[in-house]
Amino acid sequence: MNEENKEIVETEECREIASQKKLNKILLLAFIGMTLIAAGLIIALAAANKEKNKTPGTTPTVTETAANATETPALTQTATPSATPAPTDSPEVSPTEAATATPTVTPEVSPSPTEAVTPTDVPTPTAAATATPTQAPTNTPTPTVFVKESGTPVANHGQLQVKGTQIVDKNGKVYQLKGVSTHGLQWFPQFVCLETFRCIRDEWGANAVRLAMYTDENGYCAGGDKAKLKALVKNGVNYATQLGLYVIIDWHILHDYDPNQNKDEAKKFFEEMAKEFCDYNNVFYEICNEPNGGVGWSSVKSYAEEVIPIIRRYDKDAIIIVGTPTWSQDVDIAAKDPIKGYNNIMYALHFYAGTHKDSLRSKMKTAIEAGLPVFVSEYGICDASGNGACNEPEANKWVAMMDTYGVSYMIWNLANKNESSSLIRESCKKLSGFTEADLNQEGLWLIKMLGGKLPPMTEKEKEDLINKAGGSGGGDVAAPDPVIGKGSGSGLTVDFASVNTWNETDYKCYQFGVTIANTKGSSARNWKVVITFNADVKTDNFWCCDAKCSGKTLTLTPANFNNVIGANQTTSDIGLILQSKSLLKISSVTITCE
Ligand code: IDC
Repeated sequence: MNEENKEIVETEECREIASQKKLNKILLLAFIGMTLIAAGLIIALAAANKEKNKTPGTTPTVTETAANATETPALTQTATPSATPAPTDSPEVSPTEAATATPTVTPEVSPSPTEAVTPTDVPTPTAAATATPTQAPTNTPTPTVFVKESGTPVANHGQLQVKGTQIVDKNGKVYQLKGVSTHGLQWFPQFVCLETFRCIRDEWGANAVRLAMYTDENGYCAGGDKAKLKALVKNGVNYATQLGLYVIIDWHILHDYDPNQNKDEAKKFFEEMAKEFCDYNNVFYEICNEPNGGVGWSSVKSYAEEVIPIIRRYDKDAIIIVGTPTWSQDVDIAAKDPIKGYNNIMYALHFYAGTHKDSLRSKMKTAIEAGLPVFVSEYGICDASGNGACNEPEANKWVAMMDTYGVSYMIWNLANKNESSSLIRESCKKLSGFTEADLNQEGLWLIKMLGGKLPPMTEKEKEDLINKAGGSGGGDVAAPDPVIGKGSGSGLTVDFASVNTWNETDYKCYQFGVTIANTKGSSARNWKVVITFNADVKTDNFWCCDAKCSGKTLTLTPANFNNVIGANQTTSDIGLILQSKSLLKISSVTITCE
């Protein structure tokens, strides 16, 4: 290579080096620029977030840290009291997606605590403890193994309202509540806690809870501890709110038949509730669980027309659910004469799939097609006694129909009582983290239906389950044979026959239907049926009568609405469930009246 050529090559090399340097400089500048933009974005986001969570003049009272399972990072949940629920602006999840999605992986984004609605006056743990002495500390971190929806239900769907016959969310999209009702708060207060509610949201896939406050049976209007019951309701609402769940305050009339019986108490109660929760965007008021005992729609309607304006005085937009006669089955009757002058009113229909089938479904269809907004605020998949065999095929027919019409539904019941409608087995004493081994048939059906996902069973639980095969139903032992008894006296006849029998772990259950016919030409008053058995019996549940057991003797007397049986009339709504350690035989049946 001559000198000249060498020079040319060197110059080219210099140029190359120079352009390489230039490129490096540009890349460096670009990198610095991008870093600055990213930093700016982070600062802006943080500022926006801070702005969103700002609640003037308040300090957080409850700080909760839930250590998530390995798949998800730890979640820190801070509830900030505020007068107004925080605005919700999370990504939309349509009801259909929510209903059909069966996620197998945990979404990367856990429900964002900052998006959860911030309650007013969050009860301090002490208040919760006084209200429910048996309950475990509510701030215990609970591992979450599965999160169904990214963002909480309330964060995603906001204030709901009634449009036509359906509920629509803040974006005007049809939305269904699919949730769980507590059992009577006076009997099972322990399940009103953050831990359980979080589990039913994240593991079971529910978006709502219903707080069943009985008025009778040692409940709010029958000797129950009013302050404690009210505290349970308020705590329940606040726990649901912290978790972004919808919540129904249920004035649970049942054996007190007619809501007008305790109308004044109801008005006072709902006034207090509406005052306290008027700014929440997730609260529903259910003003009378199940009118029954012959009370007609006009009485229920007039009760509703006194209670609704009291709620509306404070809470202008919450959805109010009105019970209908015949244990909230007569929606077709209400549809002919709905309550006028208010928005956001819905009507309750309750079913138990073991008992209520096509004919009640067709009432629902009639009512909805006539324009009535129907809400299934209680249902079970067993029979109407809350016990007996589960009927999954019928339950599935109900679900299909409710989904078709966009009807919301809340299952009975969140408790571990020894009955088929309790979702949790009696032997299970947990408050969360329920596995397959902990749930009854209805519970397992629910999780499948909602697309939830339970934590895996331990080896021990698996073994126990295999040993128990058949579960609380009593394993391979055949159900007891049916028993039938007949009696007559004072111009009356009584048919007393088992309609269902099954085994529990330590005893047998017999469900009876009772028909009394007055065969004389004048009315019969204060009838009394006495049945004696071969062995001791105990009542488990009864309806449309009063039932008392003493040793081998069962005595049935009327409820206040059927103590008179007209001339040549028959009454057949009466029923009961008896427990006995032995296989029962009937020794005698007598009936008398005044
Ligand atoms: C039942 C409970 C049962 C309890 C009884 C008390 O399951 O444990 O002893 O109430 O009265 C309803 C009622 C609901 C009933 C349920 C099952 O709203 O309170 O719960 N049921 O009988 N309507 C139809 C069925």
